[in-house]
Amino acid sequence: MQALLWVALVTSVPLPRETLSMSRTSFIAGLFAAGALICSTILLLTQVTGIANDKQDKDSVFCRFEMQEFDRGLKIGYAVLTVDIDGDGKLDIVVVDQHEVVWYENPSWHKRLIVRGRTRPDNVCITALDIDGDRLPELVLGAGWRPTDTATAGQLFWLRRGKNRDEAWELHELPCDEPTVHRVRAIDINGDGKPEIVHVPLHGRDNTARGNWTDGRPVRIIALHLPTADPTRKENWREEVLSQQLYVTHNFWPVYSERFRPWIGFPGIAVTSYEGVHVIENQQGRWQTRLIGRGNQDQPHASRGASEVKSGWIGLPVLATIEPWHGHQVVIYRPPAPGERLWQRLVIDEELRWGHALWFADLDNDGKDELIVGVRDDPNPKAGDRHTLRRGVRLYRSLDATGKQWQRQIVENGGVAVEDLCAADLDGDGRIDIIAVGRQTGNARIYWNRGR
Ligand SMILES: [Ca+2]
Ligand SMILES: [Ca+2]
Ligand SMILES: [Ca+2]
Ligand SMILES: [Ca+2]
Repeated sequence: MQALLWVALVTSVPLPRETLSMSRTSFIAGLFAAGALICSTILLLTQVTGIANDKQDKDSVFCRFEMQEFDRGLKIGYAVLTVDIDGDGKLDIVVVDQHEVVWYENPSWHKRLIVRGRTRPDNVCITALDIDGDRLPELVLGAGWRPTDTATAGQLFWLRRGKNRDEAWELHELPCDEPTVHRVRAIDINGDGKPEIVHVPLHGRDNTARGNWTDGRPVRIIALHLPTADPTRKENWREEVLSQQLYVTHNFWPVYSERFRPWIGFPGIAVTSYEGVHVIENQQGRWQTRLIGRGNQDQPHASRGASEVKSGWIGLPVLATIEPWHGHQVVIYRPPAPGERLWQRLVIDEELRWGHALWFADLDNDGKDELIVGVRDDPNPKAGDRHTLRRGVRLYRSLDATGKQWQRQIVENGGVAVEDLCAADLDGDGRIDIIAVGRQTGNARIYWNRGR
């Protein structure tokens, strides 16, 4: 049992990354050395592999899954969302691809087109909400994604269905003056029961690679209020700036639960950026951006801070992040210690490259959320990676009341280069299933939750 326990390292110090020069040295030595030296090199390599396997063996299985692949023809599966598109009570799947947006009908997963080629590529983000009041969801799509173009505004549309399910959807433009439109969510930011559309670009205007993307204007995080007049008229939508002080804001998530209220104002929005983890809160009618965690700042002139964020409940409220930006660490933040302002940072996994998706869900129905993590890239030994675990989907569950010990489960090792994932009970059996979309693998998979 002890061997199955995979306990988190309580540290904020990343693993040393100097293995490149070491492995290059031993490779050259191996090439020119005598037979005995080659033999000892082979022995050494075997041992290294053995250690890696031992580590994998320490992963546990606390939830069983059955995989179903429902698409293999994606260009770049930028985003995946579950929403009941046709109003039959069953959650369908929406996928944002480079040039098109499609939905898959539950339970046949028959693929239907929403829009193709009528936006500036790439399409990148999506959310669902009822804009016209007919109780069926419309979609809001972010497009024109060119991550290094900090001069040209991206695109934001809302999409309304046609008269029947095979007719193309209408596109209606929304106000958008921000370059690098990247993430959009429907969030009720003023507590009136109606969601606003909040979008977070990656960059503000005029930032450059040479300045490590922090030499221009900060990102403007914007809420669009649903108009009472005709929503097809762009001028009827009102913009409200929620924050303009952060750089390289990669993702955001509403932190709405009453359980967070002692520490985060209500409603609050967690945002990850080069500066770390912030929460945007409304205090006495004014939006404020407050630091709650610094993220990984080991390389001040390269990728830093944090890139993904989600909130969850494990008996206490927690946030999870990927650090640094597009990084190699899965991090849990626990509420601040008494007298402290910042949340307590805990690295729970460093055996990954380019973490790119997070989700919290109670997968085993014990009242506590598990953390689901999507990894986009395979390990790159030339860049110093010493782990052998591949891209895919992993789970982590908290083992104690303080959230300091976590156990890992590998759900997918290699089959999906996860660009995005989400979780929902797709078949209504009371168990939450996982849906992942892949970039380099161009595929989309459901992992059906079959219980413990
Ligand atoms: Ca449906
Ligand atoms: Ca509607
Ligand atoms: Ca659970
Ligand atoms: Ca299910």
